[in-house]
Amino acid sequence: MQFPQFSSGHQALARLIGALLISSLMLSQGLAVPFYADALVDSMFVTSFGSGDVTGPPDGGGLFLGDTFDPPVNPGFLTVEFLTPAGNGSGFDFEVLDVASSTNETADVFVSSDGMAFSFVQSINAVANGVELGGAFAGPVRFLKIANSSTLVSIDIDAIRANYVYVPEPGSGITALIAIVCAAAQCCRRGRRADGQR
Ligand SMILES: [Ca+2]
Ligand SMILES: [Ca+2]
Ligand SMILES: [Ca+2]
Repeated sequence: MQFPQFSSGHQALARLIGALLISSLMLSQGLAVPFYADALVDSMFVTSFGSGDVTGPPDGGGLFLGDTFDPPVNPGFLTVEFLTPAGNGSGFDFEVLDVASSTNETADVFVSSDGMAFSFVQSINAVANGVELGGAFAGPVRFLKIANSSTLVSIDIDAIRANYVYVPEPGSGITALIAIVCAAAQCCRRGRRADGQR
């Protein structure tokens, strides 16, 4: 039995297509790479504790969402930015990390791609602190806003973690794959013509 002979160019192309297919499959399943908010871009009626820092990994310090110790005179809010857009994956997509957590520290979570138009995602508390994007917001999340929804106690925010890097919707991935395969087929045809094959 005779196997078709492939030139080294074709082999390199096959390896490239293989790598792209594997990357595409990984992306379609969501890229689970936990990362933390990069910048605090807005806030009102918040009070610093410890480091006063709500960006980066938890350090035991941050901002509580009230202008006074409990109960807050004015419930506050803060907005953080993720330089890497976050998205939806399997299970919770964000976690709001609090210090000295109790279920009566409640907050509403909103997300945005541009920092101007925010969509409400869900209410959380300091213990049930996972945020699920599925069904609520499909775009890339660059901004996340947390607003105190309690008039009695203020949630003490230490850090905000994103669990998944945003992946464009499956349709665009498949479109990209089809484009890659078409380009590869065209390249092979050109290669055969150059070799004098039909
Ligand atoms: Ca999810
Ligand atoms: Ca707390
Ligand atoms: Ca912190």
